[in-house]
Amino acid sequence: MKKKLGLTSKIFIGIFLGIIFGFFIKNMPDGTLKNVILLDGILKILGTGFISAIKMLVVPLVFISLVCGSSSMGDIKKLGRIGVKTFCFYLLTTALAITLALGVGKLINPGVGLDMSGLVTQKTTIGESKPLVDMILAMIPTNPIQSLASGEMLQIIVFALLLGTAMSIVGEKADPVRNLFESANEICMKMVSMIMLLAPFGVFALITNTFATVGLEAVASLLKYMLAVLFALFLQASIVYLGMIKCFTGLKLKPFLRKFAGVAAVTFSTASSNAALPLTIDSMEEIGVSNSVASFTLPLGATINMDGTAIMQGVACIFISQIYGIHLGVGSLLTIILTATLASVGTAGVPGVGMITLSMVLTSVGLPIEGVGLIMGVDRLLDMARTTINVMGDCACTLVVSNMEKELDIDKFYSEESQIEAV
Ligand code: DAS
Repeated sequence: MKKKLGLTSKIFIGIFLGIIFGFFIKNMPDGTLKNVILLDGILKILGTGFISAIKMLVVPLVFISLVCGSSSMGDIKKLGRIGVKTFCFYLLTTALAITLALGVGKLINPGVGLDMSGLVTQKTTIGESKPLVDMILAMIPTNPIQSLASGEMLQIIVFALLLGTAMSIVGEKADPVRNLFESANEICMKMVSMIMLLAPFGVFALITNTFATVGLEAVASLLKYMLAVLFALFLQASIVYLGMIKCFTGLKLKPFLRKFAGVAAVTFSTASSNAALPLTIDSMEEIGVSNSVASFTLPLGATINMDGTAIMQGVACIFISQIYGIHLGVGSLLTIILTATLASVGTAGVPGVGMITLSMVLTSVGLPIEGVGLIMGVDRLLDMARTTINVMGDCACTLVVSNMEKELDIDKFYSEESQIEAV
């Protein structure tokens, strides 16, 4: 019987066709067909429409699944244990990521021998990033309804955890509310599956638009910088994450990688951890992670754990310091590790935001913010790759923490069913 193409395969076909069609459009003469009908018409509706459709589910899904998860955790101590382990893993992998990035940057020296004097004076207006104290205070919602309406992820996480924990303490009297949230969670997950049917078309449009608009001349002059970031991202995935899964769980890597492939296709095409979150939660639960762990670690990771972004920021600091001829001593490198770790906590899971928090890292070691203008041209391509690593780090930590807490269904992890593509 002819095997039905799974969703992941269709998404990868969408990426492949998008790259080809993108280069085709790039070489089309400017005019109505290229700009109005394609880039600002059909492609925009398909691409932006797809991202909007999955983003529509992020807030309800994160809130409902986190309330379900924390209310069924059973005891507060367990929630605290999972929280501490999750935070430790997230901070550890981010610090490792930046250290790796600085090492690769020093090895490859992407800015040495490059003459970008014509660009160096380019003024760059970049958004301000919040001071750390404000970031911490901003986590406490003064109006939870407002937080839900405005999609303030950290505030939603704090409120959902408090609500779920209170339900867990109240016990049986909270059952009617708990049952309501549990059925709402099932409905949300079904909505995710329905919307993901559009993924191949949305991904095709997003990739086409990216490759039709990226400046190849920028790519050529920044090739060493791009290769340094991509190499560091590869090392983070292969050594840090897969090494961590192997060391802390002893599980085979193939089931995890096969399931993560579908998530990677969406993170790569949307360049948004938040947009991929519904599929990330669904996928990790399909390979046996319990809802109570996945619903806590993954929304938290999508909000504060950005190892790929930290890697870009580490390499960018080396690159910009070399272009401007500014020496970075050991003290500056340690400062970059600290500030890039904090910056990644403040990076929201949406496209391009890593460039905004990069300004905080550059400022911390006296590097000119104008340097951001040098790398802006290729950032969308790197954002696609680093977002994938951001989410892979969330999934790897989730797998390790759930296994430590005996919240991983090993039979489900190795079962063929869990590997079958989503319909
Ligand atoms: N695109 C962001 C994300 O969704 C990361 C970044 O901009 O660096 O993870």
